[in-house]
Amino acid sequence: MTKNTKYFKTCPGCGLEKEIKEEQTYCKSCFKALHYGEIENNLTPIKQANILKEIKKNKGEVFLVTDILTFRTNLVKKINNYVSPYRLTIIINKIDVLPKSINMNRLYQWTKKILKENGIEAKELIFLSSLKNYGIDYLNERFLNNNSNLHFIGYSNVGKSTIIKALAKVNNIEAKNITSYTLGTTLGKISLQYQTQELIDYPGFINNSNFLNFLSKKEIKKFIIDKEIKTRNYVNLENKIINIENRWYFNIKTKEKVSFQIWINNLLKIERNNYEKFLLSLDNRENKLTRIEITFDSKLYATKKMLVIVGLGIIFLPEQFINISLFLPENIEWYIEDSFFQK
Ligand SMILES: Nc1nc2c(ncn2[C@@H]2O[C@H](COP(=O)(O)OP(=O)(O)OP(=O)(O)O)[C@@H](O)[C@H]2O)c(=O)[nH]1
Ligand SMILES: [Mg+2]
Repeated sequence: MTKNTKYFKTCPGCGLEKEIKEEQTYCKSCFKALHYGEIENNLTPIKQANILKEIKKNKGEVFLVTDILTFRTNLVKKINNYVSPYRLTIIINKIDVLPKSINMNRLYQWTKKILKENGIEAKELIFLSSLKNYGIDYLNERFLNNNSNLHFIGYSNVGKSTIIKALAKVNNIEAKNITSYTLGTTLGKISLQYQTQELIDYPGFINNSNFLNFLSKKEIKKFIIDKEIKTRNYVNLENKIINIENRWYFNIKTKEKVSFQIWINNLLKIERNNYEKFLLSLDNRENKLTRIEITFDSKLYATKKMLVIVGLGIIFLPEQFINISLFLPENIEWYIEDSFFQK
């Protein structure tokens, strides 16, 4: 051992090899995160390809954790190339953000359809809220008498570390892994001795087209949907642009006035600005925006549709022929999807 390596150890907060003083448990950045709620490092977590390779070699059970509002995008395409269905479970976390009126049976069918469309097969699909402890007892019991190691993988910020902490708590085990509202919190593999097996927390995969990637840490806190969403109703006005915190904008054109719903963080301000003026100001903006034109005819579909903007929120599309002009930072992922609500 050289002189300098003796202080390097794996930080139990983020899972990275870091220089840590002998008397301290966490690296500097995790210590700050724990005490001041700030994650300050901008380090890159282990690569997705390496995690998947490791998962493939391993024999344990794999839990692909996703989050309900960006379910389609948070699925790992071709996951069955790495994990066969009999050892794969899909977890859909953060269901507490959904309004209470949601029909869980329909939601289940909705998720199954999306899995099928993505060619993903798993032995089980579990809805969870690790923050509200919904489903944690079920998961914990499911792990009794199961000796295989339990690997939690998925995109960043879906709540993998929070789930592991909740499971540990049920068993009075101390889990030191850090959780945070920012992206890229867990950076290396963190194992925790659980009942008779290990719970393994992995760094989240990074989706570069998630809106949250474009924001400062302070802004992420503002935009992230972390509480039960209050649906906001709006009527479209052709000469007005809907402005959400000067970060993203849209305008909906229809033959007749229609109302539509938006799901975003409850505290975000929604303003209506003059559309013409907005268009004129586009070139002078500091944060450049991409204009996306979407034409949508609800008559072509048997189900209601929603427009998901990854990391930002959802617009439930009115049931009419509409034109939407969407102004987003470049390369943000968006898609139109069957709505959570029935026609
Ligand atoms: N509303 C809600 N928020 C949750 C839930 N689970 C986790 N979160 C929040 O989601 C954010 C991310 O949680 P983490 O557990 O750090 O996410 P992660 O998947 O481990 O993220 P990485 O380590 O970056 O891969 C935190 O702000 C959590 O409080 C949940 O069930 N409901
Ligand atoms: Mg984590």
